[in-house]
Amino acid sequence: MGASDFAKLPHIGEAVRRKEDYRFLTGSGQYTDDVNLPNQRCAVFVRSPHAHAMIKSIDTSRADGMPGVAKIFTGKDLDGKMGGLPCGWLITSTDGTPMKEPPHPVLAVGKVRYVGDHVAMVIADTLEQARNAAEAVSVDYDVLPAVVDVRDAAKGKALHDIAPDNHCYKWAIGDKAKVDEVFARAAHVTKLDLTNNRLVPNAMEPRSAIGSFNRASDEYTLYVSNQNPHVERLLMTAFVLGLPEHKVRVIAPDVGGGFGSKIYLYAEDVAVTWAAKQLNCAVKWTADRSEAFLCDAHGRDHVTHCELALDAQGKFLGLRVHTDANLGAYLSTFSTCVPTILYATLLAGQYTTPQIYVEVDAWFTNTAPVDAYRGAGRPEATYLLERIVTRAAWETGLSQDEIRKRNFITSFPYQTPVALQYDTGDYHAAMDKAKQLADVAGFDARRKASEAKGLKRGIGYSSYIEACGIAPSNIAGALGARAGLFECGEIRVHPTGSVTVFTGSHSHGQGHETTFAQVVAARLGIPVENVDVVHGDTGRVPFGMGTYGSRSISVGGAAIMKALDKIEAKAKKIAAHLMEAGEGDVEFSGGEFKIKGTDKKVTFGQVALTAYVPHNYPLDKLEPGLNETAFYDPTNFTFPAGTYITEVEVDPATGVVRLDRFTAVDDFGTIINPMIVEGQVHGGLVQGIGQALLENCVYDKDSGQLVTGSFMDYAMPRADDIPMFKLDTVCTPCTHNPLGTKGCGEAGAIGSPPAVINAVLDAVRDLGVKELDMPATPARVWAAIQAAKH
Ligand code: MCN
Repeated sequence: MGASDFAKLPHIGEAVRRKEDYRFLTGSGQYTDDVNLPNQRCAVFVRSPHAHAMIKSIDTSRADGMPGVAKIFTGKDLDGKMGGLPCGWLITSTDGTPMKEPPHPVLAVGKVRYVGDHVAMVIADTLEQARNAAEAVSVDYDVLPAVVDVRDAAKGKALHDIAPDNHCYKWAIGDKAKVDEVFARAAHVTKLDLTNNRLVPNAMEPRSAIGSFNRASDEYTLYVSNQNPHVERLLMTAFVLGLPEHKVRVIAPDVGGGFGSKIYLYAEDVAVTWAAKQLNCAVKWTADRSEAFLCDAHGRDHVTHCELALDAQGKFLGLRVHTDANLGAYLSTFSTCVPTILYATLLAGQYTTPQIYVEVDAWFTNTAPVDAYRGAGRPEATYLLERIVTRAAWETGLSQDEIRKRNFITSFPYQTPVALQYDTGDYHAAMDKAKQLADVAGFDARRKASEAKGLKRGIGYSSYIEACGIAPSNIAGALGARAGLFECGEIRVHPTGSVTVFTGSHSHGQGHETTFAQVVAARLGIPVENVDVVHGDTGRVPFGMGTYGSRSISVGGAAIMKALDKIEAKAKKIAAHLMEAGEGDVEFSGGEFKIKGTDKKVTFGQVALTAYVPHNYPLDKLEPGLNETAFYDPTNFTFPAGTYITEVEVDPATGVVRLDRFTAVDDFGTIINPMIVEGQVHGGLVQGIGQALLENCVYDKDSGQLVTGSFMDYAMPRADDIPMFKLDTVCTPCTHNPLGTKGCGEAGAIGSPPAVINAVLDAVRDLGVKELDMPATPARVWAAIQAAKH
């Protein structure tokens, strides 16, 4: 079935209420910490209080004898018994020197490298006993100098022997000579230095893991709050524990948000699984909020210099970028691909810039590992590009919308100079719709009204593009990644015609149980209630690559569509047999198989029953059952895009920024469920606004302590920070997946930060303020205004 026929099916584009919400709203969801196994003990981790130190000795003698303590493991106990944590998606350096991949032991051996690093695991009968004993573990450290700022990394003391200058890799894309050549003949060059602030993901449910081991079957089970259980299992068995994969079952039950931070194989997950066998008991660990701040992989943390060359008409000629990316103390599972193929390849944005050169230096510092956080690389690219485009508009006297429109790509497919080929889009349509919805025509009047109150009003634009549906194996491989990321779906039709879908995607808030059911119900012509979706269990789902990169509907959904093609093909054979017709004469629509040109028909339910009750069934030609599995590897990314327009009021006396208006027009191709998509956009926008105005993860420069280690110091956006959003969409269906969908899960977080900061800068630029880094807190805005005065 083609994407255009699919879009016309019933249930597609319908705001079906979320099937999963009854269980969440009535408190009957089951998160990992809700699971309690027989014979279960609790684990607490002793963590490094220092950012960088040698471990001289660990004395567990006092803790060992404390009530309830079963065992205390240190790095030495694990050393040699398992491998280190892997960096799954390796990127190779492009300057000829090998990328440094230092060992990442599950528990530190000899040295700690960030505050919160894992020093020992204490296992006791109760959580309180484990906590008390953990406090009694005495560690003698020899403290070393710490480096936390990526700009200082090269001068800092080496974290790892294999990286004496803390440099991990250099990576570049584009033709440097050609870019230099266009800069030499440019009519205007705009330059910008910016920092993309480090963020803490802060999912509502902190991470949690319970390992258990069944001696009778020689099998492990790990319950874990995770976004991709099959990959977790693969990495843990193949790289760390050296176990046959089928001997480990990973179950990620209800997960209360991940935002990228639960894609990785974390030390705690491995430690509790391994310890379960050693102690012959289940071992449970749940992070408290402070541990989440310290030890969940953080996001962003780039420092960038960029330059945009323009001709006399404001057409972009070239973009030159250098970024220093902070990777933290160790390589987290996917960290190396974030500042490279998920970042640099997006720097064409929506524009026809013919030459782009991007160079990335990635560094180790004494901070928590940095990895993907909602958007992963693409927010960093969009922030840079949309900031420099707006600055170029102001420098050349063009309006923010005009400079964008002059440079929009209008013809598709479009090959960018940074490896991607956009299949479809209509950037002018999104811009025009956004301008109308935002009432840009009324901005001058609103600005005057603000001025009358002594406030400065500014308007900010951002026209973002992202690459979702991660990742086509052929493109990922060509860009140096180790693996591509297909998806798997199984459709099990039951004899009564109801259906269970087994998907390798994982829903941790995105509503897959509803939208995937809509897809199946639409194709088979059955009620949405008759379709259940199973995910998050390696024991039930054949295989999966999980959820991140807004890939689930476009890759996981496409795998389901492929399995449905097989179901339909087999069901037609059964229908032909039932109606004593030739298979080629059977057509299927609206849940009915009909013989072309006649009124003969059988329902999907009749066919399903026949598959399992095969009277007079031609068993020599047809197997009983109606159950199909498919794997789908996309041929390209999907390219959601849109234009966001914001308005802010700034109080020049205090620096307080009030976000007054936010308009977002997105292109997600065919939309399965507009209510769920709107919710996804809302969530993303709030996270992007949080980054722009409030959130900032700060380490003390000297001690390497996390200064913003609680919600008292790390400001999350709240309802009163956010205006009512005005949302709309344009639709250019994706041309290469069978649903025509493009991902929507990260768009809001990608497009919104530059829209907000451009508006803040627009508000205060006549006061002489030229530059402002995120978050635009009152203190920063006020200081920038004062600095501009002098
Ligand atoms: N959808 C749709 N029509 C489209 C596109 C999507 O109806 N054209 C629906 C999908 O069927 C799905 C939802 O919208 O129910 C999101 O789909 P998609 O864009 O494919 O994204 P994923 O499901 O792969 O989710 C991943 C994405 C990412 S990368 C992060 S980070 C993120 C996000 O989703 N983390 C989230 N949204 C989140 N929402 C919640 N509540 N919690 C998180 O941790």
